[in-house]
Amino acid sequence: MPSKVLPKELESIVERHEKNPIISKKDVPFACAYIFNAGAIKLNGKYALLVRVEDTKRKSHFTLASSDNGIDFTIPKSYVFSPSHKEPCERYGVEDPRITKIGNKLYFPYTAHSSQGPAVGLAVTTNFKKIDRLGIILSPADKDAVLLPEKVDDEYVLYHRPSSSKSMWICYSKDLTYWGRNKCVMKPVAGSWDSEKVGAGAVPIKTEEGWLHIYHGISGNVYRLGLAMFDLKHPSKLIRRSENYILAPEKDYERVGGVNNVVFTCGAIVENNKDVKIYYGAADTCICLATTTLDKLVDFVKRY
Ligand code: M1P
Repeated sequence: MPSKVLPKELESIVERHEKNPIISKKDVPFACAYIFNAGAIKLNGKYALLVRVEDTKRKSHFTLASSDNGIDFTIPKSYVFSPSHKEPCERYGVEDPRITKIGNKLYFPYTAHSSQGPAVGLAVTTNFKKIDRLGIILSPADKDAVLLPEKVDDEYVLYHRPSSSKSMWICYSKDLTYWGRNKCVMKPVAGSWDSEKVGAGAVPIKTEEGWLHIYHGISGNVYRLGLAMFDLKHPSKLIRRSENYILAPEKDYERVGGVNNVVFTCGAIVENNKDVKIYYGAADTCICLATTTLDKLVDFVKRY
């Protein structure tokens, strides 16, 4: 029997913003190579992106881009977070932060790079003026970590990807320092858009149907975004995932750059009216915005 077609209007359930790329190297008031992959948060009506900036030594740092409308961002003249000289795991840089608000604290797991390979570091702040490191919480090789915005059964929950597995895993902690009960929760699908590797994207969004993940999948060296839903009470339980991707590299700024053919997200913002802003790195070179609604995303993951 022939396969079900994807209706034409769903080819673009996310819309690229007309100002894309919304942030590129020309917007940075100091020398850099690329600016991409940003954690996102909205605080007191203002948008903040914790942005990965690769310097001209090929080392990544974070700076804090801020905006009143979520589209036009200002970038300060300095980094807010750089590789620590005291932390050997960060010698080659810090990458891909994902900001989760729990209570009044902002936590961001990030990839720490060194000759040992990628590891997961965790930092905490309330306002990005003072940032404290909680240490390297997952040893190499591991990355793509994102913290759930709520504790489940009094435990923090972290999704991540051990590099040897190419799949998404989950682990739990009572104190944010010691993590355990690791379990593989989502694998690549042979023959699909996410056939080689899958990894966390934006911070999971709480919906009535479950935790909605906008995740990245790789096939043939092309990075695309798709959707998955995990059980609210049992966040290791995958309820459904989209067979179709929601965003793939099509525009020149997504197809050609530091790494070709990449759309990669570390953060999305859900507005009070349920509009969703997805911030994504394009071709590891610049930052773009795609918009949609929560209803559309939930409907898509259920049906396609
Ligand atoms: O170059 C594309 C992406 O590659 C890595 O992602 P992953 O480990 O999932 O393959 C990351 O380094 C990411 O920063 C980068 O955008």
